[in-house]
Amino acid sequence: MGQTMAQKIIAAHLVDGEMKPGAEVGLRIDQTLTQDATGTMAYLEFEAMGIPRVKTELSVAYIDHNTLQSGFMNADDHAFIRSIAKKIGVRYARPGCGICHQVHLERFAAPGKTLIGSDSHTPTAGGIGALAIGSGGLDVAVAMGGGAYYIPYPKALRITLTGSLPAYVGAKDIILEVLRRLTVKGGVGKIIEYAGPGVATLTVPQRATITNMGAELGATSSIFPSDENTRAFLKAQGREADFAPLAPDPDAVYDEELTIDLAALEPLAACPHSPDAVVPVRELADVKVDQCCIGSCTNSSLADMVTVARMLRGKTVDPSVSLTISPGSRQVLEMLSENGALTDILASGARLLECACGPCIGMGQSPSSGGVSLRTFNRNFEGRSGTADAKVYLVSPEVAAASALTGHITDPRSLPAVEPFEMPAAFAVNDNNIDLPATEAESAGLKITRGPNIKPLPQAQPLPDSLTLPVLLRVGDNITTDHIMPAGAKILPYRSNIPHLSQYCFEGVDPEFPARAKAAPEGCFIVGGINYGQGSSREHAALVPLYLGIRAVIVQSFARIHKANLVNAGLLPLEFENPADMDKLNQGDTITLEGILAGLDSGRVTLRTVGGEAVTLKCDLSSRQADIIRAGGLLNYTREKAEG
Ligand code: MIC
Ligand code: SF4
Repeated sequence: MGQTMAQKIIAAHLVDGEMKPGAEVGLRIDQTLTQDATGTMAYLEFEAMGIPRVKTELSVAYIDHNTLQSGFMNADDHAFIRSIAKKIGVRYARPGCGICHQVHLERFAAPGKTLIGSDSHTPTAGGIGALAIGSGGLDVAVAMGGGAYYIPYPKALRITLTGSLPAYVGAKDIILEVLRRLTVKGGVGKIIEYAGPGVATLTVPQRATITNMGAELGATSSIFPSDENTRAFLKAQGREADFAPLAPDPDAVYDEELTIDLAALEPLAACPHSPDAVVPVRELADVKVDQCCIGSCTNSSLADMVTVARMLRGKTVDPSVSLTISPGSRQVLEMLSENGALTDILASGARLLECACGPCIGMGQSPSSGGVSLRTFNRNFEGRSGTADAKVYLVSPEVAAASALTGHITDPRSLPAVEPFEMPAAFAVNDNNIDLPATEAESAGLKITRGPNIKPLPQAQPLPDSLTLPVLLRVGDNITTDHIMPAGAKILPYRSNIPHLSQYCFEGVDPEFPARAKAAPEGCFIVGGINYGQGSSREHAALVPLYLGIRAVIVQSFARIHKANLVNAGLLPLEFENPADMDKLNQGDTITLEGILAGLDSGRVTLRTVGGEAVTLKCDLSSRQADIIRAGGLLNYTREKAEG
């Protein structure tokens, strides 16, 4: 039987497990990336494993999230990451270099390679034909140490693209259309492969916009073939040697299929507060706009920025709109400056921000109260912008620029056409802000810089066979990691300080929860609905509940990365066998879990409700994961294995 693209890469990197549905496969990882908001923790974890140098082909530490530096915390974390990266063999992309996914695509990602990153949008590199997967920081630490990275063997979904995009319809509209059809849980357990004649009409950065937002579908990863466009992109980056062709076998078998006619697409928008609440932009024409933000790892390529500049040329942004522009990398910014597009952007009255995540993660530029913000980003979860009642719409750069000019949501097709962007034959390559690590010989004498913001990691308690504890929080469906552990300018600087972070756990859902949990010294449970933990890869959404004494999270279903992070932290993830049983539990109930230790292997645990009724819970773990829980988390498990 022929293989899909992902199956080929998995087969070439398989170190454990069998490639069959329901199994867990362990992969050799060629490349890793971290960003600063998850990286500090990942490097602390690497250090705790006691391995002196990374064993990957390439590992890069980017500084792109915490660049506000209001107070010493961010700068201390940067200094820690820089010093440890140098010592252990990791490249360090300094602040200002750009957003990790954009820079990695430009400078390092390569077809056929495996990449894991401590950020959920790592599949951006699928646009160049890499098998790129987002994970928790501890998984990245283990992979840096040469350990395998495990995923449930994914299903294959093929999306066939036909035709070509009309003017003013972009790659963002393709992925918004996929989200409209499949919803935020439509990709769970799947790798999405793009195929068909429409693929050749898309450049690598356009493909990367699409694979980036596969994260919003809950997909394990998304991948495009590696073809002549891929070769041209790599050549223009001075990296033609990294090219390798990648295509599925003609008789590859897919579990699911979908076809999208690019020519039939129109500009789309994801409405507040979910990336799958997608409607045509023309239906939103009356909506007044307060802010437009162009950038993020989804839409900050040179092509995106130049198209925007052409739309803004000679015009003025509507006085009621604040338009911000964050180029994805210094390469993009330098080229905008060289070709004059930057002048068009600035002359329009736009506000130029740093090449970083910025507003996407609430690091500044929070909208006004109840304000409408159009963003070319990938997530519009409630409150993520930093303004609890802001209304965030996700759109293409073309829609954002058109709306910034008119002051209300605007279908760009109502504006004059601009000259289409041509990919350059050569990008402005200059890696002088990506520091190389020390050699092995040099590294021995190097000291690691550690500021006062860096606090010890919480440790899991051994699990007893039964637990009688209160349900201190009961939440509904699609709870995001932004709900569990919010980000934003106020909280993000404390990513290496779990005790401080803990006071903000579930802040937007139930601000009293941390105090209740702290007042229950024996511990407690959280109960939730479908797709619990969707969104970010932040392991803080597991480490903080661990610190607060949560012993098990009992839900209808989990998002993949969050479930893995719970296991890695040593926290028990349980799912209702019959989802309707969730209605038998109320917040405040004291319930009992029975037969936990046997359940780790049998896959079933019994829950007794307050009234004594038995409810069956699934404990869906591989034998490796069961061992991790028994060991009290992945760190202990890895140490125990190393000690033999
Ligand atoms: C995000 O977009 O939510 C983030 C911030 O990039 C996260 C990582 C984090 O929480 O640090 C992600 O997507 O994984
Ligand atoms: Fe940064 Fe936003 Fe991309 Fe996350 S989604 S990596 S915060 S730009």
